Amino acid sequence: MKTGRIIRSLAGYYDLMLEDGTVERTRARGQFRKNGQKPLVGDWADFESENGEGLIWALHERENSLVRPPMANVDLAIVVTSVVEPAFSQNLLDRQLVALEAEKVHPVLYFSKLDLLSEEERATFKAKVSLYEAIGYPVIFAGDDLQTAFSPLLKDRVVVAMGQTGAGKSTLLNQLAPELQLAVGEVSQALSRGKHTTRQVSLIPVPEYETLIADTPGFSSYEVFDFPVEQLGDYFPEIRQVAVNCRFRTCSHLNEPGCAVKEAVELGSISAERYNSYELFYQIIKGKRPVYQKTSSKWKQDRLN
Ligand SMILES: Nc1nc2c(ncn2[C@@H]2O[C@H](COP(=O)(O)OP(=O)(O)O)[C@@H](O)[C@H]2O)c(=O)[nH]1
Ligand SMILES: [Mg+2]
Ligand SMILES: [Zn+2]
Repeated sequence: MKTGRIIRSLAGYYDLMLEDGTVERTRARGQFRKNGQKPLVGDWADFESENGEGLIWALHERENSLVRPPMANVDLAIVVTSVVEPAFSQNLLDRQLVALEAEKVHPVLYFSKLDLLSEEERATFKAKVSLYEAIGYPVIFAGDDLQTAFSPLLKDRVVVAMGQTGAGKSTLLNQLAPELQLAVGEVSQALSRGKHTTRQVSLIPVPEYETLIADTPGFSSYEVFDFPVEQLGDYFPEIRQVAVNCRFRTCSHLNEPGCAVKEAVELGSISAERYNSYELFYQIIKGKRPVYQKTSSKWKQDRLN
């Protein structure tokens, strides 16, 4: 029996990468379909191979798994967010961060297309998103020295780039590792291709960072959160930190007396925008609000993959 990591899945075949870097093509044993287990890119698998015919026998327990992109055992996610075209949506950014926190994947925030802003707008934008650095997330901007900023974060990690179609994921990865030669699309083309865009993901070894990186096609803002609403506060690090001081241990931070979170929002130590995202997601999880009510036309556009 050999062990490898699934780096690609294609029409029922799985390409597994072994410790020594060699890749073997396998199929999954019929058993998997029967018990509803589906191997994911990123999974560690035990397999046997004979005459070039490989068969996966078992999957190792996962550290985490993401629904979109469908991947397991991700260490780090680069959340790529464009400041214009597609327009900046703090809500969409927070959604992705919550989804990552829920699976214990470390996020890095990368903001693209700052060159399309005036110097003044750029300064305003950077000030606006500095709150994410205060929360503890690494924040990197287009125009920074990308190699220097990214290499310590990427080393030895399984990394996924996520974000809206057209945000600049492939462009960023090409800048980090030009040999990837990922296709870069016009935003309008990507929009019109809409949901026909493939959802395939594959992990590509990038030796200069000693990492495996996956480019992904897009992120849908229709995604539902699949955890109980009581956990939501845990996935906002700044809320999690302050919530221990709420009067009630079960505080929802919406309207209970003695809520340390609301107090922090009033004092400005928790950002009002982040708290808005918390409130909105709370209502969504409770099912009180359709997922795309708030800015429906923009959110519809967000559904690009
Ligand atoms: N001006 C500018 N354009 C960018 C930047 N990053 C990406 N783009 C453009 O945005 C479009 C979409 O980029 P792409 O990398 O394909 O986005 P993806 O769908 O997230 O992979 C392409 O036309 C890129 O050239 C940036 O920092 N500045
Ligand atoms: Mg792309
Ligand atoms: Zn509270």
